[in-house]
Amino acid sequence: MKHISLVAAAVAAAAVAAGCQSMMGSEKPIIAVAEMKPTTAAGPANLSPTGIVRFSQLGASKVMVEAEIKGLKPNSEHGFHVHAVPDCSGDGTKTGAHFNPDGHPHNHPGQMIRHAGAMFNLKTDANGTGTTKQMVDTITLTPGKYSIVGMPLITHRDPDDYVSQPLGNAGPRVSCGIIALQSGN
Ligand SMILES: [Cu+2]
Repeated sequence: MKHISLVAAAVAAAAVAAGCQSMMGSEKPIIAVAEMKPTTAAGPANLSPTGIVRFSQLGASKVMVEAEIKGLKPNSEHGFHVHAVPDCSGDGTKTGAHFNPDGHPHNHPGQMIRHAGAMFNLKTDANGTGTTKQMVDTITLTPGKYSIVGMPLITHRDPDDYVSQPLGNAGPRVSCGIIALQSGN
């Protein structure tokens, strides 16, 4: 009798484990998108950057960021950041500083102490299409201090040097989009 109940318990435990696993496997990641549009700073820079950036939360603080933005300078790099004030009007400067809930200095995206919203530069091809795919561990799509939902995403004319304070010397803000949860989340 004891043996049978142990077997039953083991089977039940296995079933629970399998159930959890299949739940995790079928759970959809939270997705947000930013539709990037030129600011008034784009024309003077002879750029017309448009595109879509997709954010997928894959873990507690693991957000995959995938971007494709056309109309940038060919064969170059462009600063790419979540900023702090959701106002894409005008030349993009109303978006304020980088998203930085911990009040850290600006730094290389590979460093732990850095602006949460400062990511690796977009790299463009010969046609001026900038792409990136990077995992960012300082932001979330779930609610909380590090949530970037509702925040503005900025593409700059110039590369972020990952050193200069407070904005990486990345020049004018040539495209902007507000990060919005995709319906169905
Ligand atoms: Cu920026």
